[in-house]
Amino acid sequence: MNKPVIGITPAHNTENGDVFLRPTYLDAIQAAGGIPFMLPLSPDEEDIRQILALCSGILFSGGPDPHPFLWGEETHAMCGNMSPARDRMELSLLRAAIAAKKPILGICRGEQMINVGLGGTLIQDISSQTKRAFPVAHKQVFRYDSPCHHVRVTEGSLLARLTAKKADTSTEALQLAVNSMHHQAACRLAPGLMVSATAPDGIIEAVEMPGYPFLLGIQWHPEYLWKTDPAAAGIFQGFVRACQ
Ligand SMILES: [Mn+2]
Repeated sequence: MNKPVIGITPAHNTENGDVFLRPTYLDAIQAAGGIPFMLPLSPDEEDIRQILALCSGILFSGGPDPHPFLWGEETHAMCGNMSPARDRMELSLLRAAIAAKKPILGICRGEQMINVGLGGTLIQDISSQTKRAFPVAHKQVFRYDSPCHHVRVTEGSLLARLTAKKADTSTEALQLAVNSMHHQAACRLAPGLMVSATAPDGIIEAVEMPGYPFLLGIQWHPEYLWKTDPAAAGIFQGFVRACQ
């Protein structure tokens, strides 16, 4: 059987124009049984149609902050760098991929772009825009292959099915230890999406689209965890399986 080909949206260095991809994404897709490749930064609409015909699924990768104008907000003083080219490309690709019913996985910025692209909003800076009794570190300062906080996974969700350690879903099985390197998060959820995981401070950590073949966005980075964490590996395996 042919392996599914997975297109991954590229990182973009807005200082020097470099278009690149961290090998962690490529390795994780490959280990899960797919063939990963990096998509171009600025395809036109017709190119996107052809790219989608070649891809069994699309992975929206991590990166800089989406432009707040996309959901009608002013730029907050703590909003970070952005890439208008990536915003444009990923929004077009998301629309086309959903129209074509392709499996979609979003990681970090990818999760946020799914929410924004479908009509949701973001918290531009968690630390300055939320009041939390215990400020969980969403920007961990230690290595990304160590988890940093827990998330509670919504029972009966796609994410729960992918990450459950055992067949019987005890409360324990619905708690995951994840890494965290974001300062933004989904705020108002887009129509059609549901929350599939939250952090102990209430921050949305994963979203999915019930009824869609496979659309999952996660705020953490399983591409740094899959070698040692079966739940992280399960996310990539489930995505690649959905792309078969
Ligand atoms: Mn987090």
